[in-house]
Amino acid sequence: MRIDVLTLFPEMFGVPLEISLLGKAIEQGRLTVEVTDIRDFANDRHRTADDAPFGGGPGMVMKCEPLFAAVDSLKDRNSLARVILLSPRGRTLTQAVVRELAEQPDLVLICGRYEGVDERVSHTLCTDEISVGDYVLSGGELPALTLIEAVSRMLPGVIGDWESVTTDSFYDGILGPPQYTRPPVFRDMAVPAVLLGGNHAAIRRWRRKEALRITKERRPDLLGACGDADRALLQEIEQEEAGPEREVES
Ligand code: 9WO
Repeated sequence: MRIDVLTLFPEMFGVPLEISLLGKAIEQGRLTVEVTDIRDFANDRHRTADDAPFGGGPGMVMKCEPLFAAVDSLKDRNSLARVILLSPRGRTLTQAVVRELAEQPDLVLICGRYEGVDERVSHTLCTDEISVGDYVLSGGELPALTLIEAVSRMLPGVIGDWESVTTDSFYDGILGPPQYTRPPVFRDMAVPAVLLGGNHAAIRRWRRKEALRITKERRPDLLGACGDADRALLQEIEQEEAGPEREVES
């Protein structure tokens, strides 16, 4: 997959694209990310990419011309089928959106700065607007990196151990189970005994049940599409929750 990023702060993409999973995906040629400085497409001597808003008001707005010219310049390398503006007005990035984007041969990501971009950019130049969440940032660069990392994980071969993807929280739509490593007892806190034994069927069942328990507790909205086996485990959890009260009553 190829991703072109348009930004006023190309330096923000250096280290995150060099290290860890993204660094490896790029090194292996499974992912190509090219970062373009929008300022290189400004047409004046001062390389101006922003201007005061029509109608007045505080702050600055990113100009059309450099962004349109920057996208045009990609047309021999990128299909321009998906030109995505990272924006708090966009649809929320979910794992379903991530999977859909990972099927594309290429993407263009546009990072806004200042008070936002000229509406003609979002309306005409972009095919999509995507938000990573409802909070105020200073620009679309960190959201773009978030999207790149999430999408690259879904590309074939990027994660060698596919099991670690399919057992991920969110792969099947629920949160992950609690995890432990050595030592078995730390400051009087013991690791659940089932994990220390070799009963792999019991371990699988315990993990699924605890994953359901934590999802029910923290993100009940994710429990919509559960199978029969999950429903049985959830019933057990509900009985455990009702149990102590009955003891008090009787
Ligand atoms: C405004 C806003 C309004 C309601 C709820 C959350 C909000 N966040 C912002 C905001 O971050 N505004 C800007 C900062 C103005 C344009 C440049 N900035 C920005 C944020 N560009 N892109 C983002 C962003 C935020 C979340 N997901 C994707 C992109």
